[in-house]
Amino acid sequence: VIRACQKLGVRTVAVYSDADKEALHVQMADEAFHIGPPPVAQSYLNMDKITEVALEAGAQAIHPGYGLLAENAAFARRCQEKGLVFIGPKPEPMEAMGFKVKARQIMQAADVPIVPGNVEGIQDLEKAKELAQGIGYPVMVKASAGGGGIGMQIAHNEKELEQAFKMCEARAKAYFGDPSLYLEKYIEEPRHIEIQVLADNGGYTIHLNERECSVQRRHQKVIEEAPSTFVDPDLRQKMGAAAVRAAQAIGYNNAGTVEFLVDPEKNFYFLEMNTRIQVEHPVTEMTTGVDLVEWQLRIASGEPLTLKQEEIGINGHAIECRIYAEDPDKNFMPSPGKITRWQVPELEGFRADMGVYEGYTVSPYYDPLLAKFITWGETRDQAIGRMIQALESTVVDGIRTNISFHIAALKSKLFREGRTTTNFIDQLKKEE
Ligand code: MV4
Repeated sequence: VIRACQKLGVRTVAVYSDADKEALHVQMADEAFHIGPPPVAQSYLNMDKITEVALEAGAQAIHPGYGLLAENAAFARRCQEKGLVFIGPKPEPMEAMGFKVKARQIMQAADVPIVPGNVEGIQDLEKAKELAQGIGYPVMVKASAGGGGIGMQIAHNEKELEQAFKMCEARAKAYFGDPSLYLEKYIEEPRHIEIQVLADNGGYTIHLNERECSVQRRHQKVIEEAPSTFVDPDLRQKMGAAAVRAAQAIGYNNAGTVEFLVDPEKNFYFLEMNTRIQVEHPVTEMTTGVDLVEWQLRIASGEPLTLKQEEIGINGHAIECRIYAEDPDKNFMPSPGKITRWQVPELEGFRADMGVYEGYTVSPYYDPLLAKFITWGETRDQAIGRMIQALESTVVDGIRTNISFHIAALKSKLFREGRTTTNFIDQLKKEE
């Protein structure tokens, strides 16, 4: 975000908690303000403090990044009230996508395929049993107010449905303060394929093709790529058009992503919309040549989107590996600590978006993402080859990282053949 601002001549103000005094974003910004102690409730989620600092610094706009307040409609509204531009969508489209059964209803009306199931929140087990009969087992029980895999469970029969219902109900109540649930047909061996969209404040909307993000661990993405080996031009056109309809149906503006599940027969189903820029956006930038964060800033400042759908092509192939401070020998437990050596090569077709440096101490407070390695190649094989070279010539001491996992994954027959379904990590273990 700071680099995109620098490119446009926009001055930047960072905010930081006690845990981030030495963080790279604090060093890179023109100014930095301390906003509180490490727990996010008292710092990065403190809306009053953040807007106060923004006004004090004379900022015109706030970029929320990709976590924390990025999809918080109340924060977007608060910014509006204070005369600050929230760099993201308006509060209304954010709210429309935040409530899953509501989103399913809107998508159905907009002719965007949804996973077969019901579109009303249910709170009654008998009603759920009746609906499951109609959908056909196995079914997925999900929280109406949920998302991202929290409070979600599979049921193969009525007995399992009873347990799943109770479990999901309790979780939904605890996490979202709303116990209502809905059912979906369980899609076997799905892929997670998402479409990037850009929309200006006048509602002009385009898509920038797909990203394949099926390689995940505990609902955390690990490897992403563009284009997907599974998507042919016909499917791309259909999914792209559906994503644009989805965005337009809710009056979306700025950058966003429409997530789909794709089954082995290439049927695709709307899952949810991420109303923010995502961690994996660089693979789209590398294959389309479009700077997405730059467009976020331009759109937020009121500029019309001047890109045309027919100008958006796919140049080559890009892969992103998320480098986490995790210990592969301890079930990928976070591995915080001081980085005593951090050597990342410079290579052709290799981009490293990093949040750390040699001598930096990774705190235990936040998500342990250290860096994103992105490679581009004329072909997928070239992008993979460059990534393996980048990973093998990187040296990190002092903490453990998941680099060895990435190397094994990229060298596997499964990955080489593009067989990257959501079961990839389990299948990789079997192959070894
Ligand atoms: C599903 C599914 C199968 N069938 N829904 C996981 C996160 C959340 N956004 C939705 N998820 C899933 N929903 C139906 N009807 C399988 C998953 C799923 C998954 C999806 C994408 C990427 C990785 C995943 C890992 C496990 C389960």
